[in-house]
Amino acid sequence: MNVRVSFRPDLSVPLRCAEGDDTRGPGGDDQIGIATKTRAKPKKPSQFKVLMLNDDYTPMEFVVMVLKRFFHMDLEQATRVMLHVHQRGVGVCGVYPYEIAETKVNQVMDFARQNQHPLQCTLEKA
Ligand code: TYC
Repeated sequence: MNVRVSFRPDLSVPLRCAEGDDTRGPGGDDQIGIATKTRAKPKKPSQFKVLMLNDDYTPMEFVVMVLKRFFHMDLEQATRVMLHVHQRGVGVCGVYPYEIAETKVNQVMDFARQNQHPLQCTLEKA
């Protein structure tokens, strides 16, 4: 049977949608692929840390700019996080639900690439 599986990380059990479970009525405007397994009590979306990694080439000022722009830090906070990453190799920029964390990682990586800096950013389950 043809089954689609959602990999949303906030669902510990995949939501299985059977293609054959088409319950369209005579009007034909009902949804196709009805979820056949749902949670009585939905789990809270799990949280993900956005991590910044150190490198030898990205200017400190650029990292501070990134932290202000995408993580809404003030200059003092951004400088503290940047220096932490510079000294320890990795640091937390923020903790967010999966989709938001993923968007932030992509925004940072795109911005760094556009400016030809090798700055790396990644996700980790909180
Ligand atoms: N190590 C870099 C330098 O000396 C600064 C830096 C800090 C780079 C934090 C990346 O995530 C970073 N220019």
